[in-house]
This record gives sequence, structure tokens and C-alpha cells, in this order.
Amino acid sequence: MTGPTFLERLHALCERQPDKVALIFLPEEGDGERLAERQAITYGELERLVRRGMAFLQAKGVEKGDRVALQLPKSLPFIILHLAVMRLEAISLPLNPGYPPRELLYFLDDAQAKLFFAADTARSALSPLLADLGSLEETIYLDTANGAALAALLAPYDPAQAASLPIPQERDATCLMIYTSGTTGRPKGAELTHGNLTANLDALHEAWGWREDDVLLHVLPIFHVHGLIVALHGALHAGATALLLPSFDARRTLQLLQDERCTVFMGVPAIHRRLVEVEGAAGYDLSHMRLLTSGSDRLPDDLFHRFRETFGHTLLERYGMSETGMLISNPLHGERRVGSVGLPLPGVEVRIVDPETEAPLPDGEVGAVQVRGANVCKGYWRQPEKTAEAFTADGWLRTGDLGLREPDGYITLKGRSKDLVISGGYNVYPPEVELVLASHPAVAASAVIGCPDPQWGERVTAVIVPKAGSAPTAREIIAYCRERLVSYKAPRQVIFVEALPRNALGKVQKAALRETICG
Ligand code: MCA
Repeated sequence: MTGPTFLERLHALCERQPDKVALIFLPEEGDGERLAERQAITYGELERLVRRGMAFLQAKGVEKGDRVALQLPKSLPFIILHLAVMRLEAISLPLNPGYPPRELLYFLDDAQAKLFFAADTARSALSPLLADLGSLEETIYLDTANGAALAALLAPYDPAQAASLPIPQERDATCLMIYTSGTTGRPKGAELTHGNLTANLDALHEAWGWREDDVLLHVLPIFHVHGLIVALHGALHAGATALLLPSFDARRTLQLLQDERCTVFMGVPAIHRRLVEVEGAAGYDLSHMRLLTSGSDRLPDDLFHRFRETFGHTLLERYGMSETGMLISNPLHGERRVGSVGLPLPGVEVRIVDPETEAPLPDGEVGAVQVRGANVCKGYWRQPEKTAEAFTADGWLRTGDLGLREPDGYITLKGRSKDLVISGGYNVYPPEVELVLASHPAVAASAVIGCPDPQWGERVTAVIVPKAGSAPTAREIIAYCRERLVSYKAPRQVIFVEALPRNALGKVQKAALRETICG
């Protein structure tokens, strides 16, 4: 692989266009959206802040390979610290601010995080719990709502001190860890390297025609690959400008896309659905936009058509996963085929194989989707056996999705071989929820499935056999899960049954259950 890495490229952009605005942070709507309250950061300021951040992290003892966890809202401190960690050859570990303490502790412990940044508002809940965490040397609480807090934190540190540090050169070194769950229920950290990020960003740059004069409206969370790599890194890699909304609001999004003359927007189907449902949606002028993408969940055909009818833009559907970044995309120019995720991105190999023998299948036959390329992660953090299970001997990653290739190369996904529910673009692994349900004193057995849902795509549904003599309520079960799991993983629906359908080996037959329960 040749060419600069993502961090080298970003550094060069900061030197070349220091006065260009890189990031604009928009306040929550209630805060009163006036120009003066926006915070604009130029590429030059970004570089200076990242260097200060590096000097600060060095003073905290952060070294190559250390894990630094960030459970912060979408904010400037998050982005500066994230970039500074990666520039120091350490590993950034972004975490959903919605994780309840129980989930959070698992991630910090499993990753053996050395330093942890959390929101100031979480201090009283977290500080007693973190005291016993072996690897954790320090937790730093930050007031991210107050722009001055970061400046105050970093002020004593000299950006010149970090200026002499080389930009990381080792492409195989892990720089980012994203936790994903799996069939065993325990989330595992996918280790993404500098080389992975670079390969993915270069491929998307070429495929989607990113330009320096692009303006991205960013509404996604930044603790996942979609919002962090594809959207935020994508804009920075292009030297473009990203306008960041702290959270998604459909009407405001349309207003901003129109008024700010944004050129790029990325969303999940649940977001696009809300956009078309805004009253008077078709009246917003989005004619200046050049790219609107959809991912993280299958784009329903009706939404594909409705979006085009409403806004005059054809959504570009693409497919990716945490372990690989983006793999397959409909083309920027050419046919964006409804129901298909498109063609493999430059440098990404995709094959469809027989799920049993793993022999490649001819076009048109449904099989398991496997992927290989410089974008694919090197494995799971400290889980060599899980890594070995995920890859074939010749280095293909088993995605867990089923699909077929059309004779002209377009790939269409046809379901999953893994047990997974996708709710509003978030992956929910049933075993993780079932593990929590199993710990409830009134639950004898449970199975978690996804039922079709007009808002979320799939609704997390718990089917429960209560213990003899107990009569739990749905409300109780949901509350119990919410205490232990981030809210989108908690069931939205609970159904009580006398028995679960099982096969001869005692395994719950989820397909049969979906048929009877989801109707
Ligand atoms: C929010 N809620 C949800 C979800 N989101 N429930 C189920 N599924 C969800 N996805 C619930 C909250 O628990 C809360 O419930 C209520 O909805 C309102 O919460 P709020 O935060 O206001 O929700 P929202 O702002 O309306 O969020 C909807 C959303 C969000 C904007 C669609 O879910 C979202 O940003 N999704 C995108 C996820 C994403 O970026 N995925 C990428 C990962 P209550 O009121 O009862 O407490 S996948 C990825 O990265 C791969 C690589 C890829 O290919 O992209």
C-alpha cells in the first residue's frame, strides 16, 4: 500500500489549509441556534488542539498501545482526544454515553483501559464503581457542554512539545477499538489499524467523490464506525467541513441541509424515514446536495422510492460492519439499485460461498458473504479463538450475512446466518439480552427476536417462559433490562409463553418463533 495514512493526510491538510473550517458544532436546538453560539474549528486550530491533547496525554503517561476510553457526548473534546490518542500510537476506545455502569465496566475491564474520559454529569454515579478497576490509572471527568473546559484542561500543555513527534507509520498497529457483540453474548473489541482506516477512507474517497468543498451535515453518534469513520473521518480526510448536530432531529436536519447548503448527508433508514415524514418535507430545497447515503440497516424498498419522490435524490445504499468499515456500495454515478447494496469498493474482495463447505458459489446463488482486504480488522482484542473462528485459513472474514451476486456484480443481501436484530441502525445481539433475562428471578427461559417495526426496522422482542408460580409483567422485565443494558438493546415488547419451540437438540427455533410471535 502506498500513499499517506489518514493521520498523515489530515496533518498535511491542516498545514496546507489552516484557515479552512473543519468542524462546526451546533448547539442543541433549545440552546437557541444563533450563529454566535456555534463553535467553528479550523484545520489549523484542530492541529494545535490535537498537539496540545497529545502533550496532555503524554503527561498522563499514555504510551504506544495503551487503551484510552472515551465515554463523552458528541463534542470537540471527544474528537480532539480521539485524534490525539491515535496520533500517539495509542488506541482510542469510543463508548456509547448511554451505557449503564454494568456494561461500561465490562468494556473498561476487557480493554484494560489505562485512562478513561467521562462526562462530568456521570461523576457521582461512576466514581465509586471505578475505584476497583485494576488497569485504570485515572478517570478524567469533562464538562463537554462548556467549550472552555477543554481549553482549560489543555492550556498548560505546549503544542510545540508534540510537534516533533512523528505521525504514526506502523500501518498494522491498532489505533481504534470498536466493541461488537456476537453469538456468545460477550462483546469483543474489533481492532482497527491505521492501515484499515486509511484503506477504507481512500476507497470511500474515490467511490463517493469526496471533495474539499463538501459540507457534511453530521447527525449520527460518533462511537460507531458509521458516524466516526465513514462520516467524520471521511469529511476530515477530504479536507471538507463537517457541521455536527449533537443529536438527530428531523425537521432541523432538513432546515440545515437547505439553509447551510450542505452537500453530503449520511443516515440510517430510521433517520431517512423520519425525514420523509416531516410535514412539508418536499418543500425543502435540497437541490444543491450531491450525496445522501444510507447504511447500518437494510433500506426498505418503499423508503428508497418515497425518499426519491419527496426530495428528488436517490439514496446511495452501502454496506459495512465494525470489523471492516465499508465493503460494498452503490455507485456515485450509475445505477443505484433498489434492494441491492451495490458493488465491492475499490481494494475490497467479496465472495459468496456455500455456508457449509465454504466453496465459492456461482452468480445468482444465495450463500455466505465473505470479505478480504486492507480494510479488514486484524482480529478481536485478546480473543485469539474468536479471531480464528471469524476468519478462514486464507484470510477471508465471515461476515455472518447471506447474499447473492448478480451477473453484473451487484450484491444483494438475503438475510443473516448470525443471530442479530438491527433496531434503528444499532446491532442488538439476542444472546446478550438473553443473558440478562436469564438472570431475572422470574424467568425460566427466554428467546429474543426481531419483529418488523415501521419505526425501527426491527423491534427487540423478548419471548419469555416465566418460572412456575411467578407472574412477571412486561414493564418489570423491560425496566430490569434497561438497568443493565443500553436502552436500544432493551426489549420494546415482551410476550409470555408456556414453552419455546425447540429442535431435537433443544435449540430454540427462532424462525418458527418469529412466525408465530411477529405474525
Ligand atoms: C433511540 N431509541 C431506540 C433507538 N434509538 N430504540 C430502539 N432502537 C434505536 N436505534 C429509543 C431510546 O431508547 C428512547 O427510548 C427513545 O428511542 C428516544 O431516544 P432518542 O435518543 O431521542 O432517540 P432518537 O434521537 O430518536 O434516535 C433515533 C436514531 C438513533 C436517530 C435513529 O437510533 C440513531 O442515531 N441511530 C443510528 C445508529 C448508528 O449510527 N448505527 C451505526 C452502527 P425511551 O424514550 O423509551 O427511553 S452500525 C455501523 O457503524 C456499521 C459499520 C455500518 O455499516 O454503518
